[in-house]
Amino acid sequence: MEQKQEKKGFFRGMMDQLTGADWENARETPSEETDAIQSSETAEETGTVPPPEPAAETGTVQTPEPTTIIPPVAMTTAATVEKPSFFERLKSGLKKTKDGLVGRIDALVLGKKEIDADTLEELEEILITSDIGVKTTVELIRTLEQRLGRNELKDGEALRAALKEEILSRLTAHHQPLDISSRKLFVLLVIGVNGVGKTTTIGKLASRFTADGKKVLLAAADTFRAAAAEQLVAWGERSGVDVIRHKEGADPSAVVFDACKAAVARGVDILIIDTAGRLHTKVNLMEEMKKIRRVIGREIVDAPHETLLVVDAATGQNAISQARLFKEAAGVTGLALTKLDGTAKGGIVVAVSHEFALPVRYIGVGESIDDLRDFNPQEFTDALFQA
Ligand SMILES: Nc1nc2c(ncn2[C@@H]2O[C@H](COP(=O)(O)OP(=O)(O)O)[C@@H](O)[C@H]2O)c(=O)[nH]1
Ligand SMILES: [Mg+2]
Repeated sequence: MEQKQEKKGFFRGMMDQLTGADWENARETPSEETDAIQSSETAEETGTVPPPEPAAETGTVQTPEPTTIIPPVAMTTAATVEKPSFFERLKSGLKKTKDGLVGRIDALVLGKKEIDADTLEELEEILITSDIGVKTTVELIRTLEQRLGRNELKDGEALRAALKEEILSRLTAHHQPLDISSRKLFVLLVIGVNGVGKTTTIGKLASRFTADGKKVLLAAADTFRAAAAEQLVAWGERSGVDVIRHKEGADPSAVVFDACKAAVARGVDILIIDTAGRLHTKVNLMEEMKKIRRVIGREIVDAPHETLLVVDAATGQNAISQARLFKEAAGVTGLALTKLDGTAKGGIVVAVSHEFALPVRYIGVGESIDDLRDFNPQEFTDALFQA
């Protein structure tokens, strides 16, 4: 139902096709982890991977704003066409999640003069089917039951407010924005399965850090296909950032080694490393990650300083499996959730952060350069719960 309404990219549709059949039953079981990874590899082998980005294919730089969104509200000046604020975009991006979660909650609690165990049971079902995750939902309901026992939930309004408060406090508990100024040379390793938005996120970050006056260097350690490096180079060109790259099929660790040397020699503030999200087997992928980490650690003290796992919010419970797998095997320290625009599965932000006690560093609400932001729990819950 929800899935049909979503605007599906090729990859997302493919993920759904490949994993969707037993998606409901497979949720949060270890075997699903294997599926999540294998699905991208199956695609790889069968040649059904999405075609490279147009920019990557032609080697030309895409214009940063391929589509200009005209704000629905009055413009500040007649001459300028401004994009809606990030909060507005976040709000409209989360609309489907909001309809599925808060809309149903409102229908449940609206005008309710009394809250009882049945109400909480119904709420539990809404939360679980909104990708908040079983573990987090059970915990939320337990807390709400305690509050009900203390007579804190007098009516529907109070329940709605309490739920928002409990969600916010869980997001806030793990919240920690990424501070790259803590190191002279900060090394950011970006990992995640194919198609989740790693390269795009790196492109957006390169632009943001450059705008902040930081000297940025990128490393194209996704050597799986040439187009991956081309895509990164195209992003680098947009913000005047250099990319260290080797030929297609080269050893990713060799790219990383060169990039670390170059970063030190050039005195950059931040080195961002792009990696491949697919290899022939899951074991290979994780071994590759370990090897890359060893190389970085040998070249730069305590590096990588952040291992950012990128997950596609629209894949719902698959994001959970990926977080579990990568956290154990690849030392993930932070999360970026992409494609929050237009998905009904935005509740996954709460689930993935809370279940793995990982900070959400960034969220992406679109494909253009300014569609990535620092995650802000208050802003996120406001966007979700505000009328
Ligand atoms: N709608 C939307 N699309 C995104 C977002 N982030 C990335 N994408 C798209 O997802 C696709 C895959 O991204 P890419 O960066 O190549 O993924 P990678 O394989 O992990 O490096 C591209 O078409 C991106 O434009 C986002 O926040 N919203
Ligand atoms: Mg990529």
